[in-house]
Amino acid sequence: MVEIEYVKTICPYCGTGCGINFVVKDGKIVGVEPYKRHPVNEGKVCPKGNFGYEFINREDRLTTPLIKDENGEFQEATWDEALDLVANKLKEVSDEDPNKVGFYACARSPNENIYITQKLARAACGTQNVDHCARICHGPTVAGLATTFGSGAMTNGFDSIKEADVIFCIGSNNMEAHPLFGRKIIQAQKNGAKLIVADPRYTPTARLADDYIEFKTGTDVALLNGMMKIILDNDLQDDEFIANRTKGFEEFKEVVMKYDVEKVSEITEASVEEITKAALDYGKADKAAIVYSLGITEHSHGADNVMSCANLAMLTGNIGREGTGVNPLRGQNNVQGACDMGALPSDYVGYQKVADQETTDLFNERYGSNLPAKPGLTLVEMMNAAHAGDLKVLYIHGEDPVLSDADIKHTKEALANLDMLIVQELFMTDTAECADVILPAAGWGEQEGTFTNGERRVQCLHKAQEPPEGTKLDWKIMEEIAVRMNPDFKDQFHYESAEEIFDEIREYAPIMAGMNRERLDTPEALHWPCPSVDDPCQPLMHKDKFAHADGLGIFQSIEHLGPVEEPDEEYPLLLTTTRILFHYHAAMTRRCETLDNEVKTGFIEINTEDAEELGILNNEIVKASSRRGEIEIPARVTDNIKKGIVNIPMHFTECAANMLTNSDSFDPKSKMVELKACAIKVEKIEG
Ligand SMILES: Nc1nc2c(c(=O)[nH]1)N[C@H]1C(S)=C(S)[C@@H](COP(=O)(O)OP(=O)(O)OC[C@H]3O[C@@H](n4cnc5c(=O)[nH]c(N)nc54)[C@H](O)[C@@H]3O)O[C@H]1N2
Ligand SMILES: Nc1nc2c(c(=O)[nH]1)N[C@H]1C(S)=C(S)[C@@H](COP(=O)(O)OP(=O)(O)OC[C@H]3O[C@@H](n4cnc5c(=O)[nH]c(N)nc54)[C@H](O)[C@@H]3O)O[C@H]1N2
Ligand code: SF4
Ligand SMILES: [Mo]
Repeated sequence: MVEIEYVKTICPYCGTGCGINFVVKDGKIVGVEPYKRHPVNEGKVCPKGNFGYEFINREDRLTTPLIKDENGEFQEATWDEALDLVANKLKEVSDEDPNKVGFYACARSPNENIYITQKLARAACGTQNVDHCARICHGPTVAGLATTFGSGAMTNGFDSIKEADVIFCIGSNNMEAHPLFGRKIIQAQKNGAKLIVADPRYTPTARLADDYIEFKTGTDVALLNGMMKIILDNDLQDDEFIANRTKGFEEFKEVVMKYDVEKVSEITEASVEEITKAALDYGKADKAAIVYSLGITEHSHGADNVMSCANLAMLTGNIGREGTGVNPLRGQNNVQGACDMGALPSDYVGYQKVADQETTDLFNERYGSNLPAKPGLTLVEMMNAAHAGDLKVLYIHGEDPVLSDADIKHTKEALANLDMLIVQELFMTDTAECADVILPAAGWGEQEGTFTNGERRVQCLHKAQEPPEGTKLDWKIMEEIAVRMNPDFKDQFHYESAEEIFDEIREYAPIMAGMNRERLDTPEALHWPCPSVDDPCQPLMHKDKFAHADGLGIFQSIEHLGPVEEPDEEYPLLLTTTRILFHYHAAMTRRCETLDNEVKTGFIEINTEDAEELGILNNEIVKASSRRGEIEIPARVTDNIKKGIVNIPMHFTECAANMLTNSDSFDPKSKMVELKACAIKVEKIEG
């Protein structure tokens, strides 16, 4: 008889955090089943949840450490050779100058691994240079909501959306990027909620909308200010909430009142009627919720966009109640966790601030380190420092910046300029190709640990099969490196299990102190803040007061600024870059046969009129170029994108969107680069 075992886990793709069961046969993962009791997905999954496990037992998993020789060829190495090489280099360079070493943490791997990455950076290498992909994802959310509300996370739980009267969804295509959250929006509509979607593309999410606002990429602040002026003109603001729970209103009002709807319509190219209707619907609702994602954040004014969303919610008192809130949909399965764990150059675990001397003194004592109370470099700054020759060693724990950072040429030049690039990975990614040393890691399904989803729900994962022979657990690799760097670390970096690491996290992060294993390993799990074991740890934040010391939310006065690079005669189209349902970045889903069969390569969406002007036909291979580079890519001619805007999904290395994007376009408030807007041209390929 064949024995089938079911092992509980959490989907390793988006931040929705659906519960699934591995189906295990003869000690190998052979399939998955949605977890029926799970409160997020209630027994349903999207195609990635269904078929996204297929990468696990691929033949091309990395299973031997690799070291590049002087001819640029990878040679197999023993673990001892690879770990010695890495530890010696980290020690040599960090002894000389810890600022010359940097770390990227993996927002796809469990909290426990990420915690050890930042500990290796801080305790063993003495550097605050540790960051991760949130910087170029929801970095502006963390910065913008911390400024306005005092905490950078989603304000409500996912289920809260079902109680909304109006849902204003701006720059989120959740039906493709967070489908099981999208399902909750559909449930809300069945309960009578009205859905407004604002997006330059008529997406699968927009198709569900009661009202759709088509508008120009990069003009969200103008749109939001315009809506807020209409709300004020119609006396729909919540005076009591403004008076009792906020500050900064008068200055904010002064700015907003400059945004007449006619002027806003000119900037955004949305119609006066659509803007007015959305403002009145949102303003009149008893419970209105904002849902947003990268359409808001991935701009050179991403934090401004986020703070404008926060302004709109505070203006109407739509915060601190079920059915309301500002709800950024976090991207990676564990990107919330990566921020929580302190894989940020400015924060220790649990958002304790590096810049605060007392906090840094405390962590220096805990970690046996001598760190300055000065934030380190962000992810984008580390890449730029490498490019300038100021960063010498970069340790990448599971990220693929060659494909995912803006301007691939710039990224490759930066990586080539390092003395040593260390990549800890499951697969030979575009980034791993550039490494000097590759450390093969165990992955999802092969270890215990926790992921934290976008609503701050910390959930347990379980091991379903042994990792491939030759790989090691991420945290063990880093533990061994620390001890090789300094044998005195044998106690500091000695854990028997992931659970033991989580105990240290709980001990050091007051927001997670109450998360004991018995409470955590249940279908509902626990949301932070969870300060004590008897705290109910409810998902709703800012109920009676905001997270600032004085409890008040702070209105921000924000003017509209367009993208850094606007279209001109030479590059007349504005490129945005997005996601599609069947692929998730690149490394894993492109190695899942079922998902790969759905969509084999990338494409550029171009409006029918623009295509006609250029003489471009549907499916024709065209050349797309920007000031940074060029690619050849099939055209998808469609009316589902605004005229003047083109779109490329970010997943495909053979026609990579980031060959064209601009790495030179910083958001000063969050260090985001403008991944959602740059000027390009599209041409027919002659001959
Ligand atoms: N299938 C799938 N799901 C994923 C991922 C994946 O790779 N594949 N990645 C995950 C990650 S890391 C993240 S962060 C999330 C991202 O989730 P989303 O942010 O929902 O995904 P995107 O498709 O990048 O962008 C959302 C929308 O923003 C719109 N947009 C572009 N420019 C603007 C603008 O200026 N203003 C506004 N308002 N909208 C604009 C785009 O047209 C697009 O429809 O998805 C997660 N889920
Ligand atoms: N143009 C453009 N660029 C973008 C975006 C965009 O919208 N447009 N979106 C941005 C966003 S939102 C994000 S989040 C980034 C994503 O950027 P990345 O973080 O670089 O993306 P991933 O491909 O998810 O990289 C994760 C890597 O970790 C590996 N991995 C998975 N699990 C484990 C594990 O347990 N251990 C180890 N060691 N490795 C593991 C995977 O094989 C994969 O190669 O891209 C950004 N880039
Ligand atoms: S919605 Fe997200 S978490 Fe849920 S199954 Fe799909 S990819 Fe996985
Ligand atoms: Mo992301």
